[in-house]
Amino acid sequence: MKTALITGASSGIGRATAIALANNYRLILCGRRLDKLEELKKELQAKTEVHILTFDVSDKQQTFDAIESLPSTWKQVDVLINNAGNAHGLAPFQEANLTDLEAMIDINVKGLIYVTKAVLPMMLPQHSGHIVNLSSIAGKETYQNGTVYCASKSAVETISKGLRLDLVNTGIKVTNIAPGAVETEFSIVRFKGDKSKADNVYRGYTPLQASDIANTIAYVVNAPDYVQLADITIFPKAQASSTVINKN
Ligand code: 8X3
Repeated sequence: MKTALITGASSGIGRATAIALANNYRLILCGRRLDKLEELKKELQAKTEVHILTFDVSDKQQTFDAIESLPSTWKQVDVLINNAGNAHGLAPFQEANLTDLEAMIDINVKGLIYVTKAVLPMMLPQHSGHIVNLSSIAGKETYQNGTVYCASKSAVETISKGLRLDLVNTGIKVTNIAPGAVETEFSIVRFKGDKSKADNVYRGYTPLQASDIANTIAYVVNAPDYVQLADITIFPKAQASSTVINKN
């Protein structure tokens, strides 16, 4: 059975992806919240083998140590889902909190680089593998008050394109997935726990659910080996761009 490593697996798209892949992959679930990962492991262990790694992707040493700590039977990763990522705040650049801006670069960009650097040495000798990067419509269309979040997701888009170029003769595929509005903890984190602000983002239309993205990821990684889905943008029906959503 193939092995998939998922970052940010304790909630949202990462958690839903673990559930979607549990039928035909062994899972390495990565995240910061051990209790949530243990809960998910319990839910999935009747279906597949699960190994948990707790680390913060923005911590370089923790990331490399955690992945290095995998038992030898788990040191063969076929699919890497770079899902860990957050938005912190939604404010004009001149007013935004610098710590928030740094966190988005540290998690969404540097974290993805660390995890990919740590996992690739396991894929290269196999001459096969698949890296799926979770970007966002924010990486394609910058919106007001989201400058650094959008920049971090633009970086993910560019890293996906660059990796596809650099890995073209290695047998490793790269897919970039850019969701629009998905109802997860994303907005609760962005608005620092303000649930009414977060709920308002998804009011007046039917947003995507984490499972919709997870099902797409399952389709992408289960496609025939010669098929490389390069870049997928997914909106709810009511959305037409990063800022145009038909609300009623
Ligand atoms: C999440 C979607 O539109 O809030 O990346 O940036 S959006």
